[in-house]
Amino acid sequence: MSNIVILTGAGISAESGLDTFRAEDGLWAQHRVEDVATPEGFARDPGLVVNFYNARRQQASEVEPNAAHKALAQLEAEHEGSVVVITQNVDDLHERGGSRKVMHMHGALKSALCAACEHRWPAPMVMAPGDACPSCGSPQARPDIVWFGEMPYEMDLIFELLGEADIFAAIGTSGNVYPAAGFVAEARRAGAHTIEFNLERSSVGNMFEEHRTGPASQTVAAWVDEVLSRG
Ligand code: BV8
Repeated sequence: MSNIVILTGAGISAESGLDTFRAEDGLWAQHRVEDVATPEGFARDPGLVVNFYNARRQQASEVEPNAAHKALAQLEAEHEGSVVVITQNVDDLHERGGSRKVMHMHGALKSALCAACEHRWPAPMVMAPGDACPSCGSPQARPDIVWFGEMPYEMDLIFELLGEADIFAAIGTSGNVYPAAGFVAEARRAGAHTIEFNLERSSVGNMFEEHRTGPASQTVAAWVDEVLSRG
């Protein structure tokens, strides 16, 4: 019975219509990272940052999970061993595609966080700077997103899962952001078979034993059929 650990990035949501980060017309072409995805940027101009995430929260609510999200949900439901999705994405397409074991290591658009007391609650579609925390009342609500320089969530559990992985699959991630880009090295140390699903080799592509090149909606669905037919 094999344990499967899956890391996903923006590329798995691309065919659903959400922008990736590093494509020519991607999010980092439209915005400066330091302005919208760092604590310093938020301190400098909270309105710009809150509106950046308001727009993405709205977009994510208007698109649908694609065949890759659904295939991973089927894998979790039917594979005998454990299947966990660790996603760098902040959209909820994995959950809406049927996955139940999803870890949002970079946070989630649907969650709001109080910078004062660390209370979390379901984010409204539109957040505003200075929104009050429903728990402590302080006007320090922020998007529950992990910005550059902040510690990603659930890292201890993630490293435990990587240490027990028999198969590690990275889907639709360019391998530019750490610590996520280093997970393949951890999985290899644990003896896992490593597979990369992408349109092209990622920055850490040479670390993977196997590559499945093409749109995730096709390559991931085909791979899940293979894994499930192997039993
Ligand atoms: C941390 C927020 C430590 C949410 C994100 C040097 C200087 C400064 C910092 C660093 C440094 N070196 C390392 C660092 C740390 C830094 C980092 O890695 N920087 C990089 C840029 C060098 N990392 C951090 O700061 C992290 N924190 O290290 O904390 C610490 C220690 C102690 C105490 C405190 C802290 C935090 C990183 C999280 C930052 N937040 N986003 C949001 O706005 O969404 S990162 C952002 O980029 C996204 O969250 C995403 O996760 C991430 C990676 O992007 P991808 O998902 O890979 O998307 P991308 O567009 O790049 O690629 C898409 C891929 O899909 C492509 O390969 C494409 O070919 C493929 N694709 C496209 N279509 C398809 C497809 N594949 C298949 N099918 C398709 N159809």
